[in-house]
Amino acid sequence: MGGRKQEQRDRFRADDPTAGPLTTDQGVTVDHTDDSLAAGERGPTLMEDFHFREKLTHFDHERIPERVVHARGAGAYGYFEPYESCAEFTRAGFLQDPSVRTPVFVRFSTVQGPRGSADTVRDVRGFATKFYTSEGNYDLVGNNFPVFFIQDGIKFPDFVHAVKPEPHNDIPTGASAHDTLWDFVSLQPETLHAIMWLMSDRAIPRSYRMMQGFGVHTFRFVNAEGRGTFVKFHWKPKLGTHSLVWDEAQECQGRDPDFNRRDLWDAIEAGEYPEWELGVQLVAEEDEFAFDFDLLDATKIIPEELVPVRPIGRMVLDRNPENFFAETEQVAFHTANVVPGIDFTNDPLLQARNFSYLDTQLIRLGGPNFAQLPVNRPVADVRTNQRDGYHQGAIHGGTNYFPNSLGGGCPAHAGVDGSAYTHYAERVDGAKIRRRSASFQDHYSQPAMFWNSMADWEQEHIVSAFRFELGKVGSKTIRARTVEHLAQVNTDLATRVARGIGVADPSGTQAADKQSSPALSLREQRGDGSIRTRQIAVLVADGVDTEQITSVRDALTAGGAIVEALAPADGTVDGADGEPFEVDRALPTVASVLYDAVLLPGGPADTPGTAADPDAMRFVRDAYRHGKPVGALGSGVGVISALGPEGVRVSAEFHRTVADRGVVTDTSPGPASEEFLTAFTTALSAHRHWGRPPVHG
Ligand code: HDD
Repeated sequence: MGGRKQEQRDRFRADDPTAGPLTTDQGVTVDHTDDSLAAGERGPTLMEDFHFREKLTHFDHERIPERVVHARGAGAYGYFEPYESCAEFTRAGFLQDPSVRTPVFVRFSTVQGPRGSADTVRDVRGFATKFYTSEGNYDLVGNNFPVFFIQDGIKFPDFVHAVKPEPHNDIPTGASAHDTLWDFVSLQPETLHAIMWLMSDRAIPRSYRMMQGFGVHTFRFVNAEGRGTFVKFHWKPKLGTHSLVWDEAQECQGRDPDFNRRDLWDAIEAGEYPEWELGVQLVAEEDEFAFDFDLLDATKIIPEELVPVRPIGRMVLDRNPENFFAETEQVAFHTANVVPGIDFTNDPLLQARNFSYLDTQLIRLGGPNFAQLPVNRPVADVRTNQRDGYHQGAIHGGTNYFPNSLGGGCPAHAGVDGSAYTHYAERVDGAKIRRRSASFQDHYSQPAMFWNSMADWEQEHIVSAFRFELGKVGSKTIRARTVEHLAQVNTDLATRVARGIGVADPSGTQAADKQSSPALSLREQRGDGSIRTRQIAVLVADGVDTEQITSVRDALTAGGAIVEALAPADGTVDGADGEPFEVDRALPTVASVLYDAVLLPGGPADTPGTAADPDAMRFVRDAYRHGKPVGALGSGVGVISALGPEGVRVSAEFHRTVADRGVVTDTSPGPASEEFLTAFTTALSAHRHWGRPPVHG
């Protein structure tokens, strides 16, 4: 993590004295905190028990309102460094010098659910970054989708009311599959592009470390000469963008509701620091109208094929917070926190956000002094005439107004040396009207482009997601109305959805839009192809060939993967060589959905081993169903055949590799061959394997 922020933060760490006895908030020593002061052993509690009252009162006030959206999240500190100077486009100080590391705090989040909801729900993920730059804090408050559901922020309360749990029964938690959301969607076609993303695998990320981030809006870079350039921001994860499958995501909600939060925390604790590349799409001011969509419309992307993403720097997250409440809960992002060289455009969604974030922090953090909280405090010097208010933590001296002579005129206005923030001098001229621009009216071309760009399996998942969501909608009218809109996107999509939800095929047909943008498919977002931090379960039982396990473990951990041996019970199993073999976890405490791949080592053919354990067989079956790499060695290969999936029959030609389906086998005994290890590693780095025949049971 960038040193300056860490040093500043250290000054605020509560150095709770460990030597010495418990005290009250007033510093009075307490001898006993287990029983209240009472009139006799079985008598009533006395009002004069100040320790009891203080302790309970503090506890009663421990909670603050959760965020109205993005309530559940996980955060981490780290740093950003540019690859080279971006002075040609922006004068932002933190984008000038590759040797300067800027400290950051990032908070990832889900949107719909409350603080206590599960991680792996179908939802947008927030990706908010606070850069503590030497010129003040810059917040890039983005999502893992590049488009938003509405075009004008005045509709935000409507959209959020529609997606949030229904008002009469507060159901569903962390889910969009309900009538009010789809009622809204079916009446508001501008939602469709973001809805396509929401129905895609992007909405169930494997990990916060494996998802893209987008600034969404078109912002403006401004250089030292005052020249503006439109800019869209992209975060690309080094590990690639990877997703769960829906069935798995749902099971994960029960097996580990903290699946994504734990993953981020554990990776950072293990020194596997997640990394993203920051890229920008730049559009010259004179090209503002060069596109067939409006740059100010947040429901549109600029296809990467039209304007390439130019990498400008990298961000590494290398430190977990020490206190969730103090840091991750109290961090306050605001789209209007910009630094010189970064400016807004007239995107009406962004303009609304520039009001909403400051406003929400006032209620959430209880007053106007939240910028003094350690996680929010800039590393740049702060000199204002703002005073007083709830939770004022500073003892200000001097004057508190401008202009003044009594305080020596301080703080004075910045001079004309170019260090102050100056707003881009955009010329504006217009009548006061409440009307959406005609350039914002095409709601179907880009959702069609998204659909056209998907691989077959991605389209399949999108259709299933629509069927699931609309299948939970009680009103057939809403279902049918949504299908009619989908028909404007793509008739095949709409028809496939209609046939799963009991409504008629759509009456309309799509406007023929054949555009595609290959970069939108997960196929194109594989990252560096490494297997770092992938979790591989090795199922072991008495009689297991430990040489095989060791050979695989050594090879995979050398590539940065995590290998865990799972057995029916914790402790040890007897290896084939007669030696005890240490187990990492007991199978009943975990599940296939918590791992990226499974491996079945062999043992003597006459030992029942893994095949005899129903938990283990379920584990393998689930991994296979969810498209995960499945490896088997020696007699372990027979265990896969016990699954009985057509095509996973162990035949002579199957013995080596079935890399295209991610099932990798080798019946030879002894340590795993190079060929096996290469094929299994390749299968792991591909993440998921589609088009497998179904398994029985
Ligand atoms: Fe927002 C939180 C991202 C539109 C109003 N938003 C919030 C967070 C993220 C986003 C990541 C959580 C920040 C954190 O971790 O503390 N929001 C977006 C993106 C949007 C967007 C990418 C569209 C491009 N948001 C949006 C609009 C409005 C808001 C149009 C209102 C007009 N958002 C809020 C908020 C929140 C918030 C009510 C809730 C908690 C908070 O701000 O601090 O002000």
